[in-house]
Amino acid sequence: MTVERSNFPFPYNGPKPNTEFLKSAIVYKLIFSIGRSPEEASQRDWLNATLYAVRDLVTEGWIANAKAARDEKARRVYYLSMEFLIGRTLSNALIAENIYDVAKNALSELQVDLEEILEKEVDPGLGNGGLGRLAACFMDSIATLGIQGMGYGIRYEYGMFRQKIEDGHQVEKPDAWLEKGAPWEFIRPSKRFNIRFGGHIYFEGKKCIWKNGEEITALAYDQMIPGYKNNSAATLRLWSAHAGNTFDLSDFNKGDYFGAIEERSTNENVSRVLYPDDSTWAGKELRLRQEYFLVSASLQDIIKRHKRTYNTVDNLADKIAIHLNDTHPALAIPELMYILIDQEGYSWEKAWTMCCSIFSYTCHTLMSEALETWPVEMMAKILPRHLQIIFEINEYFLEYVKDNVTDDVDFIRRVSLIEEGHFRKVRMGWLSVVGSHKVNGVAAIHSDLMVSSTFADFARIYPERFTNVTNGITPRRWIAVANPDLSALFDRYIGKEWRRDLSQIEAFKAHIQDPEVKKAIPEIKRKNKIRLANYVKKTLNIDLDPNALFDVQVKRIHEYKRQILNVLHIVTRYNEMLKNPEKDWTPRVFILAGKAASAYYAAKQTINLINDVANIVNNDERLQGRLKVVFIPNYSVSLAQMIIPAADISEQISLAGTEASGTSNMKFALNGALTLGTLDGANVEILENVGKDNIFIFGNTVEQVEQLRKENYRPFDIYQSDEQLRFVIDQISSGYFSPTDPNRYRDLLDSLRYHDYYQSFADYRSYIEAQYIVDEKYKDQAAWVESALQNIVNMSFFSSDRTIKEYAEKIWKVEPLKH
Ligand code: 26V
Repeated sequence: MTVERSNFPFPYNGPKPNTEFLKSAIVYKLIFSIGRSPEEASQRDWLNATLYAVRDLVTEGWIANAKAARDEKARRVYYLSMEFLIGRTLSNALIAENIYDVAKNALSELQVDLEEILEKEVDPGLGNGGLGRLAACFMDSIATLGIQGMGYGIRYEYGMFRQKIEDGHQVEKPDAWLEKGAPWEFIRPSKRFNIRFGGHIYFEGKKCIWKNGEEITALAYDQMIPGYKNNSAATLRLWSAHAGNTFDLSDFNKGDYFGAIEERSTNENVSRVLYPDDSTWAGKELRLRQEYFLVSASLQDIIKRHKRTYNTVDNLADKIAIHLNDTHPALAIPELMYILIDQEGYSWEKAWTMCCSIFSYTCHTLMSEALETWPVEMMAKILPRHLQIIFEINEYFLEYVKDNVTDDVDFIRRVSLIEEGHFRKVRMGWLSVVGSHKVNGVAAIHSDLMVSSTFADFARIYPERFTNVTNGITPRRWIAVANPDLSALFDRYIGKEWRRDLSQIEAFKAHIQDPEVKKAIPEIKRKNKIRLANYVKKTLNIDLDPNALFDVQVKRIHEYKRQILNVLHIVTRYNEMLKNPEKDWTPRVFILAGKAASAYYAAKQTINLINDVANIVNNDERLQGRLKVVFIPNYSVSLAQMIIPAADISEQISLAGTEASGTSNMKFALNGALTLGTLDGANVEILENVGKDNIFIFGNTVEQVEQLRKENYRPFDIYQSDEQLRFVIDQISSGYFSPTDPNRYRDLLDSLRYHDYYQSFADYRSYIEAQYIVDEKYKDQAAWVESALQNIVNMSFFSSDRTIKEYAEKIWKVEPLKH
């Protein structure tokens, strides 16, 4: 096939492109952007050619949207996040542009299989888990709702590590995701800002001067986030560190050519790699530099754009909102103070009033060990002026507290932005609360707990500041992309608009007693299970029976998420099956996946144990294939898209009061899995929406958990009194699952028997019983399908469109563009 350059039909302004059009667009891109002929093109070449062709279709709407925002002078929101886990882009873009089928046909006429090339796209892992994926769902909703919002993040050269399992152990490999090219991004060579670090400060009269020691350049890369069928797209701007234009001249003059160049590459380290530990706070200097890098580049960009439109920053607070995704970008608060006072010449009070009305902050955790605090000394070295501003904010704030709330010394010590002691620390959570006008938690129970525990003192100072915005997920990716057959079923009964407005799914309620629907739901589930089983067979060579109940727990490995409780049940079931082989056991497949932070010993032990148990169970012929355990390596957004639609049971079993919200719980329920969960995070609201007959709730409540803590919880007593549990623990401890290394799990088991901080033993019995109830229900397939449907049709509250509308109205005060 040949393509005449002059015939090429871009720019494209017509109606939905047809097969012919897309076919020639793809071939054009293949030849002129990739430099390959159709005859010699590899699958990846076809992928990239398709990507470029589709990218063009999104681009015009994107540019038009940016122009409309400028013309309307719309109020904007900026979402600052150290993580965006956006997943693969092509399938999502095809759905947003409503050309999935057209692309499939066009490629098929070119003898290329769309699904095959979609699998070749890299999945950028620029996040750890829930927090980063939430940011990506939010961008999707912002784009779809037409809100003027922009995301700012870091273009890490290495994202989340690739997880390999060797001999049952997790091994981390670097994720060089850029190596295959990043065809979806636009480099912006003109968008570069100097980021300064170090040096010292001095005063000239009242004016503070910061003489920095180092300087690097932040360079922008833009990624379009297509809105669903609205001919519009939002921007995600990611910063990459460059050594900048400045060489150390003294090094050159000394003749140290090599030294000067070498320093350039250490400077570029700032955007080298994502910190893959979301559990323990390490306080590493490079991380502080990364956080400041994001903040400084983004704020310079924001101020520059604002000034270009308005020639002043007087109206900044009227025209922009900045959202802090957790405390990671909290340095934006002192940075804006620095800009307003030192550069723009505002008074301290005026600058502070503007700051507080511009910023808002979401807290995503209650785990005290994950709360950020920076050593004062380190901050003094890297950001001397910012530290000084933080001290001033603290003084101002503590004065306010003393005058208006209390001068109780203990209270003042607790709320101070500086933790006193031998090593003084800046408390970033406190700074974020003090510098924002709204602070929210991510599920009702979490927001309540924030106010009654972590931020109780602050809720007393600023009661009106705290609010809840329950998380959500985008139905585009999590149904339309991940579950095409379920999507097609919806389309048949209620039309296609549910993609834009998930509340329309309620209309499906009128059809759920329809025999056709009752038949279709298990068929769709079965197809999704077969797809997953094929993947497991291909990658792990394990046979899975699609008739079995697929019981799934996929998420980061953390003690509080209690994968260990899942394992205790699996082993209990294994023992019971061996004891009563004749019983009518519901065949089960347990699927687990998730990464452990590389230095998190207990989490790594858990992965090892899951694999050891899998090895014994899967090879025990006495079970006749009725029990299988699979650990799927390298959990990612793209794996989630395959695993979640295949689940019958969604395990959401964190200790009550520890999981802020959870978002996979929503994805599972919306895809027709029944939740087996504790009263934690958003499970509580899922229960309210789907009804108690359609969910399996077990375990202690937050109040009971606290009571146990107070009463000196003794897991050893439970170990002694519960025979089944004791048998399981002793069995693991005897080396039954690790015969070559019988002591392998001693630490893990000792920690459970003697501490069990997350109270797995306390919930064990109730969990086992809940699992029996699950078995019974699964035997009644009609009842099961009814419950699955009740889950699907009652989940519309959990669309991230609803979440973003709440942020937009209650917090950011932004509206969709008029046109
Ligand atoms: C924390 C840290 C601390 C050490 C430095 C690196 C790092 C990176 C990320 C984090 C974030 C931990 C918080 C988090 O991911 N929270 C999750 O947020 C989800 C979205 O709101 C929520 O659904 C999950 O329940 C919550 O665990």
